[in-house]
Amino acid sequence: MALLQILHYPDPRLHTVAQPVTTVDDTLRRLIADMAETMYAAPGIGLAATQVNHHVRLIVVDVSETKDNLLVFINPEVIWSDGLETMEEGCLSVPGIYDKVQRAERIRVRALNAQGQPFEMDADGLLAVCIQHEIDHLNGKVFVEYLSRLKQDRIRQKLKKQQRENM
Ligand code: K1U
Ligand code: ZN
Repeated sequence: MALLQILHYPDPRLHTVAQPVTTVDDTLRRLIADMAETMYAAPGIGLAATQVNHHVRLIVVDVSETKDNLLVFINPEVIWSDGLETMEEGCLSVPGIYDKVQRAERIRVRALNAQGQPFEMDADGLLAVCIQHEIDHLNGKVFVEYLSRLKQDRIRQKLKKQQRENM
């Protein structure tokens, strides 16, 4: 397994729309294993392939306390949603920035698992928020885009400064 490099906002590659996965094979399962290792090491509770510069529709999520409940969603689609809730979010591609975002409270997701078999899952709370956040990444959307233009400009300046200082 390998740790992958996570792209940082405002990297333009984060705005790429990911392509559907057509074949679930050992190459994809290797990417899944590497993404899981990268997410746990960060540490994070989710990761989209877009964030590690692979533009395919694949996300991994683990919101468990014990970090032993890895969920893999290939070609995920929200097929039903209900209610609205506002939760504070973070993002491994926007380090050090946390802000509130309003999303659907309950969702049903349809996807393929790591064996290529279709499944559906109902989610609420942090799991529902995290899945929606990760699907946004696959559509080229970063959570800061829900914030005001002023906040986005400030975040962009702050991260560019951090990146200059780390060079
Ligand atoms: O997509 C990502 O960048 C991962 C992101 C997922 C997420 C977090 C919070 C709300 C919505 C989506 C993160 O994992 S940020 C890090 C984080 O939240 C966390 C890290 C360690 C322990 C617990 C949470
Ligand atoms: Zn994110």
